[in-house]
Amino acid sequence: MNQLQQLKLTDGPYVMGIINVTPDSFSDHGLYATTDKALELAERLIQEGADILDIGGESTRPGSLGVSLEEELRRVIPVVEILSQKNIPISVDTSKPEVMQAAISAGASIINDVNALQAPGAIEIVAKSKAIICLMHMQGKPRSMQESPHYVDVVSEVKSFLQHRIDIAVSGGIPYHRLIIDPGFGFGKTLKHNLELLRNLDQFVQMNVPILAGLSRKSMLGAITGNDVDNRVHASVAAALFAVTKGAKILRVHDVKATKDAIMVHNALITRNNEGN
Ligand code: 9MG
Repeated sequence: MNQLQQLKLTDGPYVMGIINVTPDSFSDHGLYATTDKALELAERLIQEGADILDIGGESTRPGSLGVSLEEELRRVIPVVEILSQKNIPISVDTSKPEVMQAAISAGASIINDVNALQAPGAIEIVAKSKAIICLMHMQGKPRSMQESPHYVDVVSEVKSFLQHRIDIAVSGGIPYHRLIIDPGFGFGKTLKHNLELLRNLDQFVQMNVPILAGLSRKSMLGAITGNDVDNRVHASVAAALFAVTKGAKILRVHDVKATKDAIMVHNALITRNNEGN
């Protein structure tokens, strides 16, 4: 049984710890821009109880520009090669088919694509592997996506986009059990859109594919609390837990320990198997 089979996506909620191997990373100020720093962070997130690690070499924060293929490979692949020797599933956050291929060859078992496999060749690469794929919704591109997001009905538009991408992935040879969906909080959405999506996350459960929620330290939480990016742990945990109550199975987070603790309390309340006397 491989690491990913151990992690039944129908169970959860699982905590996916974020490792940005990017100098311009919005929440760690580029501190982990080297392989050593990324590995150091990975060790800490594993100790804190991460179920999955998500490694990314290209920032997708609002306003960010892309990086070259060579640079993304240089940042990500050495980290994946080392971490895939450990007993934890490795996800790689990329939209480039060449990086997907190299990451899978280096041992990654999940591809996290904010572009939902829309790049030419991406579906074929994932289809011929055994990797799980996270299909995320984004309106626009990171560079300009927050300039003027517009929806008539954000929930139904995001749902129909994801359903369309599921159908294309399945007809391209990726079976249902290898799919994850994600509404893409903060990706071409105003605060109102994000809140509407989070309130209605349970509507995505009907699509019968596990849901990933990425809310950690996002600007929507800054807009609600007035806190800067370094002071959003509590807000992130509150949002993550709400997502769990609405059906999220995977939480993509920076603050693994805090999120795990919250999930343990939640699980004790719903399973009633921790009551002692
Ligand atoms: C890479 N990345 C940044 N935010 C994200 C989110 O909300 N979901 C997913 N799947 N990836 C994200």
